[in-house]
Amino acid sequence: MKKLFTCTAVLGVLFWMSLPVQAHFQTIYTPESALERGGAIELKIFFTHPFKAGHTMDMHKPEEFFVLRKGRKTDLMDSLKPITWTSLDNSGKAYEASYRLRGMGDNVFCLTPAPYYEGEEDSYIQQITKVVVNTAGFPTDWDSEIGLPTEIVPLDKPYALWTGNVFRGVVKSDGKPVPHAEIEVEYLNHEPLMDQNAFAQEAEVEAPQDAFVTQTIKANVNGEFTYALPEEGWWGFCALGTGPDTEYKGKALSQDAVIWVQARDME
Ligand SMILES: [Cu+2]
Repeated sequence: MKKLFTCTAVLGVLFWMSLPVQAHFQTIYTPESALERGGAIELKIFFTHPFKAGHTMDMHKPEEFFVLRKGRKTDLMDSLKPITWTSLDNSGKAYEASYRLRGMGDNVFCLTPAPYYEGEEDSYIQQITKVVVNTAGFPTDWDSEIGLPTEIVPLDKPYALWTGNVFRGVVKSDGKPVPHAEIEVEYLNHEPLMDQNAFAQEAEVEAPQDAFVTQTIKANVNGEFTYALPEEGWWGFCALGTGPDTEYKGKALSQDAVIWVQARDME
């Protein structure tokens, strides 16, 4: 009896401990953010736990998906196609899109997903997400403030980072910096397999302890943060609950701002 109780208690603690160690990340993935020239690219859009390639949550039809190029917005909602994304644990509803990059410059892809209902917390999460793809090294829009309800405005080109460089950003809500914003940082640790709509089984790196799976950092009083990228690949930054909307369908809403950046090794 006592043994059973202990076992249950241990399981309970393990379950409780397992909750905060991985963070949700809305992801817009494409293999290469710095291209030599234009042409068609493929984007995979899924809502997951990137470090562990863990539980992938069902996405519903996004509220908005567009690209900003040379200051002009192009609506891409019609290009979204439903897919199923497979994590190491499960499969979830996701989307893909293909887009033809034209000329030289920056393309800032922006997604406002539908709020996701998190049953465990009886609340909603909406992660407004950006990723920048550049062609030919010609800078145009990477540092633009898009005017999203909440966003991370980059201070460094998100596609021109060596491994070891710092990435800096400003967390904004309704155009104003968010002092001391809390930001989760996670590494896309399992390669997304474009033709299989699934994560690769093998991880790139191992975390010594849970605080390394999702790193939590803080912005300064001006809403600015700095992070040195220790490994080649894609890194997600998520400012938590920084958006102006705090309620959806009568329940609490966390409106978060996400940006993905790509680091490259010097070779
Ligand atoms: Cu989650």
